Amino acid sequence: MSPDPVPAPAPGQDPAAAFRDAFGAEPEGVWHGPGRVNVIGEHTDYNDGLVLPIALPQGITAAVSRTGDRSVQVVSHGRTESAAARFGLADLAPGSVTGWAAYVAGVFWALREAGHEVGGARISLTSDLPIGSGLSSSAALETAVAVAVTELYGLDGLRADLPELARLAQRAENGYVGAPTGILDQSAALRCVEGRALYLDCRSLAARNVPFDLASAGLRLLVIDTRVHHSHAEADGGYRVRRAECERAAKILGVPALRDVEDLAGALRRLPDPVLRDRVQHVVTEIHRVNATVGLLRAGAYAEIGTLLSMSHLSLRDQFRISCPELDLAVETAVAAGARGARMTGGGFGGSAIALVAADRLDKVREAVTAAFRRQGWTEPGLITALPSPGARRVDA
Ligand code: GAF
Repeated sequence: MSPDPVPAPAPGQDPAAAFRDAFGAEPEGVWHGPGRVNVIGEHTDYNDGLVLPIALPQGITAAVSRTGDRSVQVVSHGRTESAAARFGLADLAPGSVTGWAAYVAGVFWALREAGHEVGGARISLTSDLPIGSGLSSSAALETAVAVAVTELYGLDGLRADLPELARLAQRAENGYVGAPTGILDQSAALRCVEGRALYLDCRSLAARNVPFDLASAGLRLLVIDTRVHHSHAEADGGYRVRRAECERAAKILGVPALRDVEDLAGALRRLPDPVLRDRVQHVVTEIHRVNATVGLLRAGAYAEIGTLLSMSHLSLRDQFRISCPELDLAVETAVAAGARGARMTGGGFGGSAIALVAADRLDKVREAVTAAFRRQGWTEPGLITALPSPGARRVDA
């Protein structure tokens, strides 16, 4: 969610070799936390709604060893620079570690707050997740560290309880880092499986794996990183404001969360503030779009989800108002060049868009989007195709 937990990506770096460089010894193990793309269901998670993410092959890798004491040393290896941080477990409190290392410290803090005792660690981080791209490098980092530490310290019950581990990683982000985010990113990073999307109820945390074999339908999911960065942790940031608006609307409507709005027209009539009406309209219709998308995927009607993706974008742009010119241009250009549908993905105000594209039009869409950004004098967008991949796991065993 946040822009940039690790300084710079270093594709191809060997995690164990990076650990040896940093600490002069072999790591006890290597774990990987993936980035994610949310296919649809945006800003619904903290409204107790539904989401549909996939995990990416790209992510953050943590090579880790236990220390004999209560200290944590973290080195993050970038392409051109490395960064290091050190903290003690005894005096961990929100704010005691800042910057990218706060996501690591937050996991140790959340473990302790939940009553799980762990000791210190040496952690070496490498990443191939495009930086600041809205593909949730923060959850990738939190979950890589969480699965590593729970395994190394024998917290087998917690390691196996992925909904609880996701809650714990979310608590690290909410309570330690100070970003008021929902459960989407951590759930995606922990609970996704290869070839499938995760249909998650953010209230009960019940989840189903839904077929997401786009290739079987001759389709690809293109991720367009606009290179516009945004932090959701800012005190007056748009993310925090949107969340507060949704909570205010739910209160006025007398429902626990916007997910509970059953009669949208009636709810809109009862809200005096046009801004709140727009927010409610987005959340309620977006939850319907998630269900409709799942229905189409289960029926194998992959190409048909394109319309829902594009409708989601319009709702995020016009009702939720979290798009930006770069995201809008990416979406409009992709569709004009033949994409079946496109939308911004993630928290908004920058980050990435996704486009559903027939395999034989992929190059055309890529070229069109790159040319459109160039014409505006903007930094060229980053382009990858998203492959539904497994959640956080040990990768050296
Ligand atoms: C960010 C947050 F971290 C998620 O919890 C979610 O709210 C998302 O924005 C919007 O759907 O990624």
